[in-house]
Amino acid sequence: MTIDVTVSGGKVSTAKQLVDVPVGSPVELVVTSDVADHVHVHGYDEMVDVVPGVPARVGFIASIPGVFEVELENAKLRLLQLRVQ
Ligand SMILES: [Cu+2]
Repeated sequence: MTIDVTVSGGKVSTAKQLVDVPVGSPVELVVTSDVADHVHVHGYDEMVDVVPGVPARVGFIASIPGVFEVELENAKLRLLQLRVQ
């Protein structure tokens, strides 16, 4: 599944705050931000840089069950949570 997230003026826009993901599914996060930062997927230790206005992509297989925060790291801004089960 592909999950789009936009951050503008410190506000997060995305379809769902809590996204259900079946274990073993490929996940791609596409994050567009108006500030430079890092996208961090907790639990999976995925971290990618994001630069203003350029969509950053984070792709991985959701192999670990649990609830995991996806964060804009420096801003300590929660983008969403993934519920893998
Ligand atoms: Cu983090």
